[in-house]
Amino acid sequence: MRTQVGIVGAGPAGLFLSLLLQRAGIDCVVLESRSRDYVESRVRAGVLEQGTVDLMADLGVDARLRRECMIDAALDIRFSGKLIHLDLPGMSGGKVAHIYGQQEVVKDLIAARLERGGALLFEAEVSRLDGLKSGRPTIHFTHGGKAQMLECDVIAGCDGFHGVCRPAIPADVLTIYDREFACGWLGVLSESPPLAEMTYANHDRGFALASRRSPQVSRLYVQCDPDDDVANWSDARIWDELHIRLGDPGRVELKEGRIFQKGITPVRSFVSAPMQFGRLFLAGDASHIVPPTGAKGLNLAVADVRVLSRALIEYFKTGADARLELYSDTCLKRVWKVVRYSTYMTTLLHRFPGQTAFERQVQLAELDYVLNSHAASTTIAENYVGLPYEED
Ligand code: RFL
Ligand code: PHB
Repeated sequence: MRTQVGIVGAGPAGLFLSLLLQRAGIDCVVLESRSRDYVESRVRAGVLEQGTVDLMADLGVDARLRRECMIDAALDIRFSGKLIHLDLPGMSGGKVAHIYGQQEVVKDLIAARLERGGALLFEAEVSRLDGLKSGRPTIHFTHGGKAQMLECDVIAGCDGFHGVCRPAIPADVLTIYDREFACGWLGVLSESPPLAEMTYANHDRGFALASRRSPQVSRLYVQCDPDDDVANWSDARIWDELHIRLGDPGRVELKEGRIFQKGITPVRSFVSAPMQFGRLFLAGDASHIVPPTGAKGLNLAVADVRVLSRALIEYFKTGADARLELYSDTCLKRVWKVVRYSTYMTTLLHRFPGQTAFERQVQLAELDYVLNSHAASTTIAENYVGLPYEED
């Protein structure tokens, strides 16, 4: 098998890239280790920046999003009985965020890719890459029980944090920047009407977040130990913590409902640079992850593949590789700004084990500052809705 761009992974990064290249007439093949059903039901993100929504519109895959998404026009932060209320359009020149589950985005992208006749193989597990420094890099994978090879001009490593593409780059070429926060997030989906606004809370017992997926479905998170087990979290315990941390002791504001999905995710930042080695280009979680507190991982994956698709289109149409050579530097500028914002929000909102009384007072002072400072609260609002794409 041969193609121009071999794409490893059918998450948001790989799927968006495949549609952008397909539209430009560039041949690509997407290889995904999991089944279609598995990737379509993997519950993760929910907050889409305007740029992500605009890209879906540009690709003609936004019809269901327009019908089903929820508009996020405000963000609340609760602490010590006080409320920071951010009017997002008012503070960001009219921008809002859209709430639409990542698995819904993935379903829409897969449907479009297949309808448009693009190659997308599920249960195709990539085991190794070679020839990355040659003109003919090759992907080795297993599909239908058979070992196969895909020869490419370029490989796009969109295979997430635990994939095989980043480790295919010699370790001495990469610089790894890593920060683990000593906490995790227990996330649940519940059949219960959500709070009216996206609500983050910093409480003495730890962080909590009330988000949503639809008028009938809430997406709720509580800070937990990163090594905790969901088995330790009965539904009753989750509701108790949510009511306390969100400041709803009378249990009247936050409606309870059947919890039908539970999972724990670590809170961590990781950046591996550069994002390119020879003919391999990494995008999305394969190259960087950010703590969920900023709601940016998916949006950053989209920002990467916008840059990569432009560079690849120019390369395949004209032979010029100047943009491709700048790919890593261009993306990392945004990556570090998003790491900065996600780190700030994480530090602002969590209770960390071993946090000293001094550190706690500084944290509360910071929250009080945001409450009373237009500049500080605007900083959060403009990052939350999404920074402009600098390369435009
Ligand atoms: P993905 O989605 O992990 O996709 C990678 C794909 O590659 C496949 N794969 C392989 N395929 C073939 N061969 C192999 N050897 C392979 N190894 C792996 C995998 O099966 C998978 O299908 O990476 P991508 O495309 O870079 O997308 C990144 C996003 O998924 C991620 O950043 C976000 O989910 C992060 N995130 C959030 N991002 C936001 O923008 N807004 C949010 O509100 C938000 N909330 C979240 C989040 C992530 C969370 N968790 C669970 C980590 C909330 C949570 C709780
Ligand atoms: C979500 O709706 O899943 C969500 C919202 C805000 C975040 C992270 C996740 O910061």
